[in-house]
Amino acid sequence: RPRALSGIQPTAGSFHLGNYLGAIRQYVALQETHDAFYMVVDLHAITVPQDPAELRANTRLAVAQLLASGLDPDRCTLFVQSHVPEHAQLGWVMNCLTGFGEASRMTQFKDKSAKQGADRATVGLFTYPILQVADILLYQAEAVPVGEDQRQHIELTRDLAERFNTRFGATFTVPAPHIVKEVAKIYDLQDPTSKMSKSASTPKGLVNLLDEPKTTAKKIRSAVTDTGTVISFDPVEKAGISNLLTIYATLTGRSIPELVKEYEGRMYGALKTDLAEIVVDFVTPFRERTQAYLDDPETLDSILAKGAEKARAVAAESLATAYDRIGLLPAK
Ligand code: AQP
Repeated sequence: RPRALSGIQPTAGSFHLGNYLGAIRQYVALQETHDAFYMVVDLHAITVPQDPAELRANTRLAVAQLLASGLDPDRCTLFVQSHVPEHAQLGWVMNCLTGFGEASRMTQFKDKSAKQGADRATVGLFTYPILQVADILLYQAEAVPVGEDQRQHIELTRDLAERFNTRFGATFTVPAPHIVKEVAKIYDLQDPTSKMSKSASTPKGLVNLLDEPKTTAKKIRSAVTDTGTVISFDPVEKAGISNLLTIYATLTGRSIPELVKEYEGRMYGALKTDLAEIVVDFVTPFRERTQAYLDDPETLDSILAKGAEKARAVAAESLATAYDRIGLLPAK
């Protein structure tokens, strides 16, 4: 089976609908076809300030949500990034292969550091895409399921894998992003030209999976749409309605043309009311499943211990090869 690898940050507590539709659904699908490794990337989380107790709790919460989404520890390897020290170790090697100018071109850093104020941004935030390179290469992953916002980082990973292989001999698999076009970018409900994000300017645009279902329903019903009346899929002229149609189609497994036909002659309000119900029907059991995993910390810990053991076996081998190829003297 080909390998797949992806990671998700534990920073916000609840995952949002963008994370779920853009990335996590693909994690679940790929566990059927790939030897899949998924991790909660706590080392990436500390690129911005974190409260220690909150970070620990949010890491558990992230694992519980991944399990509630359908990740099955018997079909994939689920672990926490800091449990596998090889990530930081290969991360350093990759830092030493990356040009400063090359790292400076990462648009996510530009966006995130601009939001924080350039002086407050850490060097860790600047080099986080390079740690991500190590995350992927350690597992010799072929497929990396992510949303569109991560495409540039996967390009960097490909460049560095090729650079390492050219300089030191074939060592790393060159990965490809696994981006499902239709859901690669879910948009903010209040500003449907920006991606839905945990750092949204207003919480009204962000659907957190663990919000009270009532709050979620209200957010969907008050989603910003255009002044027209015809329900059709047109991401440029009708960004808001198109985003709602995408969410509707993905959660129900129906096609957008079929939905457009069904809503012919009906008002935007009807679509929003129906979608609010669909999202509530999805998040209600999701919240319950997440809580059930949180209520059983022993099971959760044992899943993570097994995951880390399996991940380390693969990661240690890649790191040892890389250290050897670059000429580090082995410890006797
Ligand atoms: N709006 C989105 N549409 C589709 N996919 C998305 N992803 C995030 N937002 C969307 C994908 O979710 C995965 C995990 O993302 P992350 O852990 O890197 O979280 P993030 O990118 O920090 O999440 P946010 O909400 O986007 O946070 P900020 O505020 O940092 O901008 C990734 O595969 C990502 O592509």
